[in-house]
Amino acid sequence: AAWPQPGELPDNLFHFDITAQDPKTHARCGVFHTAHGDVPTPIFMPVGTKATVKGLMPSQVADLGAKIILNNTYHLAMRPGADLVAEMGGVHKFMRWNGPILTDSGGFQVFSHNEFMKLTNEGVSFRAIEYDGARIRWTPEDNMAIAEKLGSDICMQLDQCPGYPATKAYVARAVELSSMWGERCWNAHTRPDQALFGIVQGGMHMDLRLRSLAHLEECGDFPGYGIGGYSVGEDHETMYETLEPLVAEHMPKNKPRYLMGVGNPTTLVRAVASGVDMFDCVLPTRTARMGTAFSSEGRLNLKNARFKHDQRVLDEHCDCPACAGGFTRAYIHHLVRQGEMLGGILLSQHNIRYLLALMERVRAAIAQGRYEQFYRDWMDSPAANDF
Ligand code: PRF
Ligand code: ZN
Repeated sequence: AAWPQPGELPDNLFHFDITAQDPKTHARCGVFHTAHGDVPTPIFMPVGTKATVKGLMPSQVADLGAKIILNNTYHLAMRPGADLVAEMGGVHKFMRWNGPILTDSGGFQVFSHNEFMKLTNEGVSFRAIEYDGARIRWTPEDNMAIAEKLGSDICMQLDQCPGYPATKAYVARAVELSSMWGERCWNAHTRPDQALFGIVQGGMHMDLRLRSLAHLEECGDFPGYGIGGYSVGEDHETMYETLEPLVAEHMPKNKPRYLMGVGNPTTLVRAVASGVDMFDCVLPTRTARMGTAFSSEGRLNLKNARFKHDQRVLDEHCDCPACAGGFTRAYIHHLVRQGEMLGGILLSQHNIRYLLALMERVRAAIAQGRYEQFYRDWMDSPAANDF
């Protein structure tokens, strides 16, 4: 293969350097080194499922302050196909984003919600309902081969994410499968310039979470860990009951911890306090396309008639192209009402910038040892309750 060989790669590849530890919480700052650049943590990763952050040029995504973006292995395997992406020189060249990329395996978005899904020890079988409906069979080895062809900097193991509520027996079986698949992904993965992260499952059961983590730690030296299976319909307190002790007391300190599919600002601020380092979510971009803006007042639905004459920008504290450019709420209301493309584009830029700017302030507060105060101030702010 044309992959870089181990001797050609930087010595610190996939190292996670912890640069600051908050004195009163479990929050920390770090840097994760990839072949396409360094990722400062805590970080939010904008989602570009099909190798595009919808509506935005990669240069615009970078200008918003994004350091790493997400793609989805399943979607790219379906269209245009991993071989085509490999033929075009890998996913970075294909989409013209030269920074770090993380690919999710697809275990969650796709086959967990697929009524034609069958799970066996061997792997998963499902119908590609969003595409031609063909029955797809995937083993963990297939999933790794696809991720290697795409050439992301970080790839996620194949896992099963149970919904909520689910019986404990069902969640235990998902842990068993995810453990077996994690081990097989670890053994199948060969690409030296790509980090493979394991994924901790176990639903809302601490014993299952610990079993899942212990198995991952036994079967390989994963350079980082995903935390899957949260934000699947449970309420927030139910999530924190196991998430907080899992992260703060049990997950290895020297590896990045990635809370998968969570991007609600208040949850981000709280999860960072227990030691989570990475987040992704479609929330800012999906809600933007539906007309919603994040702001220091909470969520604004720009479709609402109350914005028809509003001369203010979306958020006076924001430096995104929409706000810095002086686009009024009245104008964006008009665009959204008319279904004009620019409405979704401006709101996507604004919402991504909102989360990235929040994470910049989070990192600064940790670096200065004042995260506990930052956390309290956030929880007292008008936006906190609205997210
Ligand atoms: N597994 C994977 N991707 C995910 C999740 C998961 O559990 C979640 C759960 N919130 C989001 N994305 N592979
Ligand atoms: Zn803005």
